[in-house]
Amino acid sequence: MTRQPLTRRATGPLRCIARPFAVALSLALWHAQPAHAQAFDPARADIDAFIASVGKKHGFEAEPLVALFAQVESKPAILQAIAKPAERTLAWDEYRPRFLIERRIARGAEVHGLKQAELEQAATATGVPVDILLGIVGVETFFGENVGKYRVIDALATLAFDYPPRQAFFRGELEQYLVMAREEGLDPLAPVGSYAGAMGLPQFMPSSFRNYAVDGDADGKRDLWNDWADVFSSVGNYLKVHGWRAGEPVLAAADASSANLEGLGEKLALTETVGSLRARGVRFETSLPADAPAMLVALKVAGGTEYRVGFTNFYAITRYNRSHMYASAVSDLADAIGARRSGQPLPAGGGYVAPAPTKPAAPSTGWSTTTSGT
Ligand SMILES: [Ca+2]
Repeated sequence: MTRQPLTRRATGPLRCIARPFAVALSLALWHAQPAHAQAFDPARADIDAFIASVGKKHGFEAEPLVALFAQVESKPAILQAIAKPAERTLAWDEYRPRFLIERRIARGAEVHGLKQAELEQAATATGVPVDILLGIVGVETFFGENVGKYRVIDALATLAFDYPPRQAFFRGELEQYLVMAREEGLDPLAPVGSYAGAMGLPQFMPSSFRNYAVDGDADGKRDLWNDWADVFSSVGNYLKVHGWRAGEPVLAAADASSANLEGLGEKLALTETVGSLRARGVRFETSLPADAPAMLVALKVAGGTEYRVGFTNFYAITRYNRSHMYASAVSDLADAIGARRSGQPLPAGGGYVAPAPTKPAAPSTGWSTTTSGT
């Protein structure tokens, strides 16, 4: 396949080619979803406009972009995947066992042994403990086993141009991806990722890559596919930038069975404090002071709700992926890996299970591995 380098346009106006016939044809085909992967037509009106826009904004030559998009494919499987995220409906006691499995815990301890230097360097630089770094990468991609099978550019372009509900977000990420590929010296057709374009072991979206990825081993490249120093340093940096506090806990198991929960809601926000939750009658143990920010975490399980109290570091993990269940699973997996590698019995996990409330609570926020938090 032809590989087109993306070069910065030296001087002169962007070359815009009028294609009235192609524009009319592409509009007529707008709603026709191909059954099989199909190359994009760079002359399609919206793609032509996108190429013109990113060219003008970032100084790309039009011709290499036209040649590039002629090799990009719209994938029906990607459209099917984004329309039906199966995890959205899982309860916590269905979600947690997907991640807290023996093989994942054992692999986490093994990766710690193999990549201890990279982990400790990242932990020292960012203040994020090694087990949390392992927990994120373990939940995201099973330590690199499931980095995704789609070409990133196919995923982003399919959702940018053939999935109108999220087109603004994915056009933005596609734009970021093109700039990223040029900055990093990558062939834009080469990287693979999830159906939503999340990349590498930590599943960074292109905008997160550009903003938060770190060259952990100072070899001049940020490689989130192969370079474990870069992977762990980037995850740590992401959490640090999003408020991680070194030395503080993530969460505490809580007993809210006799608490006043009126008006608490289920927002992913530090709306309470250690003191205010205790004043409501929520029982939990922490060394954090009464004025430390906190939130009540209500995880739906069969027959009731499991409560936890999340602190500032819990909130930081939800910036990676905006879900109570995601942050709870990362924390539990981190605890399990930490116990395993230090020869301790696995923590029981979870908090107290309270009876189901008489009034049904709002549905869980659900989760999305790749498109919301990164
Ligand atoms: Ca590197």
